[in-house]
Amino acid sequence: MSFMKSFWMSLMLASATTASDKPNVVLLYADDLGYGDVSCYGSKTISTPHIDKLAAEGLRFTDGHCAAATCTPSRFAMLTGEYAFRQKGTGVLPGDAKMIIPPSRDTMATVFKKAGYHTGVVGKWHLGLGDKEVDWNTEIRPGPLEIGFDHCFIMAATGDRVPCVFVEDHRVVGLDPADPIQVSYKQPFPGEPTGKDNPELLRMHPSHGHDMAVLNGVSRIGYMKGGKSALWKDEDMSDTFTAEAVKFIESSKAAPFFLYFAAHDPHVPRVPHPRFTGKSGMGPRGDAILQFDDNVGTILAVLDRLGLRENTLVLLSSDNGPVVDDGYQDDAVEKLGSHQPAGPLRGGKYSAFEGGTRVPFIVRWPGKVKPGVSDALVCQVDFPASFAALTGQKAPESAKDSQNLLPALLGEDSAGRKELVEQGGPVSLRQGVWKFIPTSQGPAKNKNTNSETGNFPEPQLYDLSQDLGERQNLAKSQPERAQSMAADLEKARVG
Ligand code: NG6
Ligand code: CA
Repeated sequence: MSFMKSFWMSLMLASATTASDKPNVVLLYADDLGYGDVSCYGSKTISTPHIDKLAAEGLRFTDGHCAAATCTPSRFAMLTGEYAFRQKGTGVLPGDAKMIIPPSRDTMATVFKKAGYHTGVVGKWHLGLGDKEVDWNTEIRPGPLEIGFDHCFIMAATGDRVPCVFVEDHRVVGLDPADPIQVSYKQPFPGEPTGKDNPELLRMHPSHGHDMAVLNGVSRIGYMKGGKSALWKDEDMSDTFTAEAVKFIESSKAAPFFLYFAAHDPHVPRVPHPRFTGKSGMGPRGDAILQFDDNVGTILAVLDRLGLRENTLVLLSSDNGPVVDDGYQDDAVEKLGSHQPAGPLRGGKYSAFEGGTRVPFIVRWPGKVKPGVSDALVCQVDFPASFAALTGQKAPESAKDSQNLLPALLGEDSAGRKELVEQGGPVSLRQGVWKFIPTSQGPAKNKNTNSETGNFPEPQLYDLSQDLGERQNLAKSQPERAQSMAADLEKARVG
């Protein structure tokens, strides 16, 4: 072979490898979606055809976890690769919180950026914005763009927290400077209605909390004034996010891209678009799940239309387990019927039981990941190190709890982690099939949400291979194992 010919061949080979070495990555992330909320995880009471198809074409994990049983610590861990429970100020944040990830820090987004990816986040942020009290009428920074994202279109916190506006890059979208936004989590603005004083304005009433600012007929957490032209309409939120995700994919297709699509469904307030109303038979919570499934279908169809299916690794998961009554009288309890949002698991959102962090977890990469089911123990805290491996880099040093689980995520390793710390209320430990929850004071049941916390005045030890529902406490019959797991948990707590 002539030198030139072999030179060109190796160049062609190199670029072919680069194309598949650097797949696009799309992370489809639901909010409060439980293990039993999708039909491919065995639910017979709801049908999620798009998520099911993704699972059928990919690898469905039966033991996939988010890092915590609420949003902020879960996302903090997923983005930074470090558990949140050692860090102060990483609990559920108000809508005016400062950003809790400092701009100097590596995240799953900086990992992609360093590998030459175009990176974007669309949807629910809930990690705070700014480094002092945010003025929503000027440039808002630091935010996602300062920790590795090239583009963002987000809500600051949650749908039930003010300000009820979207932020694109550094600015509130659609803001009229003549009608500035004011936000307070301390006191109401005189003359502005509140859920507490003006229940007649509400189309959805709170069941607990959520009695402050009234916007779009729904009372929220926190007070807000002004910004009328910028206010979101809850029923259009998921269409808006999906359209922004599609726009991002379309505008990035020349480079490899990473999209973190952080949907808000089925978090409260559950106000899906009218085309989903009544479709699940379970009220707005079920309808919001169908809406998320539909968003998934739309985004996957765009990958197909653009010819990106083969070279895109798609992940789907949720930020914490499910909750039925999370603060609004929205029929979720009344219309639940026999649906089990956490499937066979005990507990849900806010809980140390498996239902708190074991969530739907699916990976699809056509031609690379063999379709099937994996029982490997995997966690979202492992994304930074695994994405570093995927893009041929070393894991960020600060991602100290993040393990390179790429082989497990791609189905080449069936074990995954040896050990995982789960942050419910109490912090608990998994080692293989064993689960240990240390003694934890506090109520066993959260009265408002009517859900189990996992608190118990004695240690709990469960063998999940025999007892997935965590009913048989073996701490007394296997004291040695309980003690050794207690000691290992203490070590992991310190880090
Ligand atoms: C709770 C809210 C709940 C939800 C949760 C955060 C009340 C009474 N309850 O404090 O409705 O917003 O915080 O959910 O205010 S998460 O998914 O973002 O963690
Ligand atoms: Ca959540």
